[in-house]
Amino acid sequence: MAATDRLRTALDRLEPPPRAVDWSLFAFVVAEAVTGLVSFTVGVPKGWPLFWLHRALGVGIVALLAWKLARVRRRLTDPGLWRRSTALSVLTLVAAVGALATGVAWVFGLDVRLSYWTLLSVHVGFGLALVPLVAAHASTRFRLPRRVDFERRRTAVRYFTLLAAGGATYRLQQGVNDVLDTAGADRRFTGSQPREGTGNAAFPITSWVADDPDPIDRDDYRLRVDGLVRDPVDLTAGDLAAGHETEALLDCTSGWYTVQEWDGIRVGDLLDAAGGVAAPGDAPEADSDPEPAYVRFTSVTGYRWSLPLEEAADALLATRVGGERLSHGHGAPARLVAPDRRGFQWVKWVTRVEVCSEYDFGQWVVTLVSGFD
Ligand SMILES: Nc1nc2c(c(=O)[nH]1)N[C@H]1C(S)=C(S)[C@@H](COP(=O)(O)O)O[C@H]1N2
Ligand SMILES: [Mo]
Repeated sequence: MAATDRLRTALDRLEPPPRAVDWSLFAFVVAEAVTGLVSFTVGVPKGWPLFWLHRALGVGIVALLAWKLARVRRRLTDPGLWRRSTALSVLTLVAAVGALATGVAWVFGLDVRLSYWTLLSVHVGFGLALVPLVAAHASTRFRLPRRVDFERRRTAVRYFTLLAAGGATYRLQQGVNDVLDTAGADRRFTGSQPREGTGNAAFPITSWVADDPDPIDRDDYRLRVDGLVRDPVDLTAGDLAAGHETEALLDCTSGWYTVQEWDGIRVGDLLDAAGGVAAPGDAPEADSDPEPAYVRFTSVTGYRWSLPLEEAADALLATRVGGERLSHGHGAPARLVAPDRRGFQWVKWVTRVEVCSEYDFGQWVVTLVSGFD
């Protein structure tokens, strides 16, 4: 009994004042959206703290939400207290619970598909919906944060404890997953689950909603290599079968990964086939020469991504996977294999490789809307 009393007291001490709970929920939700989205661009293990922060913040939201609901539950359960804004509050709660529940279910390896969407994609959907909902909800009962609600030392201790407890909870979950031997046990640091086997059939075909071209005829196919190269060329599918092999891990943000042997031409060799990268000073008007800095890979659909020149040279334009010719769905005749990059950057059906001087901001929009037109 004494132990539970002590836990109660500790929890009460941890509970921030009401206004601080509300503002913290808002801040935590925004932080979740930011860490979640940024994590989608991280493919190397040293980025793990970002994923842990996302998880710890999520557990923190559970605690904050529990405190909040304990305080306001009558406003929801007592029809006499319903106001116009109550509907919005309920909707916000639904999105929050949806995001948390799908996140937790994913962590425990639940792998249901809702038609096209994996559970992780549904999690992202709830999370993205939650941001405007929380903002709108906060504005219906707007109260400025007060200094007394965020007394410095106690606030720092509270947040530190919340996040540490969140991290510990996540660690505990790993143990539970291991003991129960769930599908959640062998997720990667990104949260993705493995797809075993080799070749085209071993892993799903994942394209953005509308990025769905007709199969490309191998004989008609040409790969244009241009931009800041000395001798722009058009190569055939046969030219790309250069027999360069590399093992690389494809990790899709919808929550799966696969390790495959990819076969094709090193992008560095591809650029050499186009006379090599044009050095500044090659052209007569040397003083205005742009410096080659990126290699841009563009799909027949318009979908595109760029890699810094040095990284690109070691990337692969693959025509084969696991010893088989690449299938149409996986990007035949040729797709980019960009080790350490997340799957969405592995452009499929590449028809143009272009050396550029500037960072391509447009790619962020194009990858999302490509195919809609
Ligand atoms: N042109 C094009 N390339 C694309 C995509 C796309 O929609 N269009 N999807 C990307 C995403 S999100 C992933 S995870 C990988 C998936 O590769 P796969 O379909 O061979 O599994 O391709 C990437 N390349
Ligand atoms: Mo993906």
